[in-house]
Amino acid sequence: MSGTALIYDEEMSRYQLLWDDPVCAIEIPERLTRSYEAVKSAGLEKRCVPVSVREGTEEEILLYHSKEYLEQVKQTPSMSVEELKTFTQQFGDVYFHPVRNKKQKPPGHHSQRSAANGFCVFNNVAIAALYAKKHYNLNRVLIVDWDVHHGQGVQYCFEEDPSVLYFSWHRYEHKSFWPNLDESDYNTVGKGKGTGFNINVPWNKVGMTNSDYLSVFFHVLLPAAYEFDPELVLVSAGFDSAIGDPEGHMCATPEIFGHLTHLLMSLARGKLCVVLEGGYNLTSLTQSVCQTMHSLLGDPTPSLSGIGSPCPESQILEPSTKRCRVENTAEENKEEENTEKEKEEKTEEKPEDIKWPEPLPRPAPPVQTVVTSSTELESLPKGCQMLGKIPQKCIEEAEKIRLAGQSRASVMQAVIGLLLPLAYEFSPDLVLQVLTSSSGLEMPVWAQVSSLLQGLAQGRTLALLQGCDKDMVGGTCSSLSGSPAPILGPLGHPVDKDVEFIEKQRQRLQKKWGLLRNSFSESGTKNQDG
Ligand code: Q9C
Ligand code: ZN
Repeated sequence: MSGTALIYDEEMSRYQLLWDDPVCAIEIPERLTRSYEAVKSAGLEKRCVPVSVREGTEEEILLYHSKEYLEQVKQTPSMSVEELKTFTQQFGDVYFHPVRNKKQKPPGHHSQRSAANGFCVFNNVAIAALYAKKHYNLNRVLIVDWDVHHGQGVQYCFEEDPSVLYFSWHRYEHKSFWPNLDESDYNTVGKGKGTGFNINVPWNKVGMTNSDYLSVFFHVLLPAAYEFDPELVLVSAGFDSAIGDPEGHMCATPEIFGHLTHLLMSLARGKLCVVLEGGYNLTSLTQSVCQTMHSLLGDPTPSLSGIGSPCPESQILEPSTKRCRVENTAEENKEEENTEKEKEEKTEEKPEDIKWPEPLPRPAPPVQTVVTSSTELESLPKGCQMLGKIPQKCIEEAEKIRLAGQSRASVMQAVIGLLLPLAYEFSPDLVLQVLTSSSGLEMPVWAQVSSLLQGLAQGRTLALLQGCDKDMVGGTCSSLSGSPAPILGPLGHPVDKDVEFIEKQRQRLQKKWGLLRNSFSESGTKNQDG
């Protein structure tokens, strides 16, 4: 089966907080119902392939959770409100409702073997990874946790397991942010055989932007993910890492999730499962959910403005609300009329009150892929039309531009660490992909590059191929038509000489292109070396 499925059941939203608890008050069923309505009204649901929802079996829940814990949770439907309240109190930041435990609802990533935690009862993503390993014999599963909280429940589940690579970025603020754990820091990298398969990116300041998120994808996650070569990618997709969220206080806009999704779709031949976790600003949440769905369905990616240098934490001096308000000129103008006192109050503006431009619609034209060739092609891949012949002059021009490749690992390192950051910052309106027979690139590598580059220019791409065989033309057309790129296999390390060359180029170019910067000198100023 291919396509995108949407798993949701009304039953998941039949729960509510039955007593007063300010910590849990933001975890409301409208998070689910409003997200679902938004997906429906954007016409996204009807484009999905139908997959029926079923309850998780006890056997599945027991893949991670203990028998004792499951038995305890099974008692909750018959508890009185008082009993539920008491039961809840043995755990942290969570509540139970008598009917909530049938079809398991999000979120899940804080839930542990024998404990509910952080609005989570059962760990959906951990169970999914264990299930996939067991029933589909998978050897490598990647979990990307872009929720603003650390999914410690997922980390605990796989910390000794080298077959599951867990990545999480999270608001940390030197352990002062919930769940306040030492093991959420960057130096927790896994244990025993699992050493190196746990990647934490703690944010020690709030107000992170689209540039910060892309920077971590290009310089931390994607290099590791391509080297790992997952057979399946699961996303703990919390949208509390988006602008306006009362928990996250971050400034990344909903559009960024369209890009993060697109970037992950090139892995594992597109086998990607995005699972809702947090997200408590209903406007930001529903917009982010729709952006993610659009990308899963192959719609052209949205344009991002203002991509540049990630923020060295030492340079963030402003509280997040101030940083976010730069986006909002309408508010700013109004503010000029305010008195000093009112201005002061404004500084303490809640993230819920922050405004940002509504994402532009992402119309879904049928992907238009046309082929033009200087010679007759025997057969064209499905969905491509023949346009006509290429003038000889274009071919001569194209030949002058070359992307010379060494090993797969080197090429991918250069593409992820140099080309993509540079391209995202440049923000082109058109991407010209040029390939000649002398490039030395293999088809799967080229198809990967081609797919990744379609995140730019809202997918507007012109590919020029010269002297390439049918396999290359076919691979390019498939990629341009939105098919997932072939996987590359575990990449291994690029040879030292290539690493050195790529690093030298990065050093040289980072003065101009901020998104190439992956470190800052001690003083907190931009690295001028190179
Ligand atoms: N305001 C998820 O996003 N309490 N869980 C925070 C500080 C718990 C978040 C209290 C937050 C749990 C899935
Ligand atoms: Zn969260």
